[in-house]
Amino acid sequence: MTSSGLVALIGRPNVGKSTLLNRLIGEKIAIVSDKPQTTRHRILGVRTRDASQAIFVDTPGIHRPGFRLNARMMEEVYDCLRSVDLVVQVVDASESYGKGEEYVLNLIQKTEKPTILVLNKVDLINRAKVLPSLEFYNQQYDYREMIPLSAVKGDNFKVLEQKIAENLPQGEWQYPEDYLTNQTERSMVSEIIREKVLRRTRKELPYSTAVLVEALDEERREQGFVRIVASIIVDKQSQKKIVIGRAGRLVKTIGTEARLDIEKFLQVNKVYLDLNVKTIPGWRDREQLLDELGVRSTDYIDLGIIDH
Ligand SMILES: Nc1nc2c(ncn2[C@@H]2O[C@H](COP(=O)(O)OP(=O)(O)OP(=O)(O)O)[C@@H](O)[C@H]2O)c(=O)[nH]1
Ligand SMILES: [Mg+2]
Repeated sequence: MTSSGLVALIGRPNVGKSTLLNRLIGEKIAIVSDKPQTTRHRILGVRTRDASQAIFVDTPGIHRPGFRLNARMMEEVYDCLRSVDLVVQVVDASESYGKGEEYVLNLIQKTEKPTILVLNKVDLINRAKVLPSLEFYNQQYDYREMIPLSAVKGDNFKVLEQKIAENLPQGEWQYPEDYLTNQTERSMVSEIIREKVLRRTRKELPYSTAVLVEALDEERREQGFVRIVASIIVDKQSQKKIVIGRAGRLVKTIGTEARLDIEKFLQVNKVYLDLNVKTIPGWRDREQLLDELGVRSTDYIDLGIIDH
């Protein structure tokens, strides 16, 4: 008998949801950075082992929506929570419990879905702190399992994998055995570039940046060569200057780092990356541009106030 189900990775920004997803899938399909709000839309990652197929949905970290962009990010989370069979709530063991975490917990309590709690980043804390944390969460919700682990070091990973498989409903697989993600090559390429921008910038820039792949020319792909034209979109002229850097140095570094990763990802010898920086004031509030950037919109489902 096979089992199959949708599993949502839910939690505050920066707790390690995408790191966890990559580890569960065994390939890097989601970008990761030390800046909160890295993930902007749902990503599917499929893991098929033995008789079970878990379809993971990596979601944007739950936060207060300011711009239209952020409202869309939160719609993705609510929509996802409604439709899944199992929730994996990820919390950061190194951060103390606060309003943000309380909000996530309220969402979970409201949806009443079967939920596994993952206490992530235990490599950053003293072991003595693990038990009190688990005891606290145990009082808040009737979790199926509570698992302390480190998504970067991999401790306790087997336990998580096994518990997820045990909690999937019986049923037919939805995807072929070797299917890994629903992301297109274009969106992966754009995400790889955005990851490098996030890594190389700070302050408001990570939140003011989007990447649009304008062309992915495959004419010479069989010879191992792909040409890509992409734009880094920022909100203000001053931000454009920062991304370009002195004598164009920063955008050059971002381009080189991205190109190397893209070559690996596309499995070609050489990528020619034509990278431009464009200022589009207010892009985060422009519906049409958000559509083009692939930040989906769904009917707004109000599961409660967002107030933290
Ligand atoms: N020390 C440590 N760092 C971790 C662990 N898991 C994730 N991180 C780091 O935490 C940061 C955030 O990781 P992400 O996977 O991008 O977090 P996320 O929850 O997807 O964040 P958003 O997409 O912004 O909601 C990165 O710098 C990761 O390397 C862990 O177990 N231990
Ligand atoms: Mg993420």
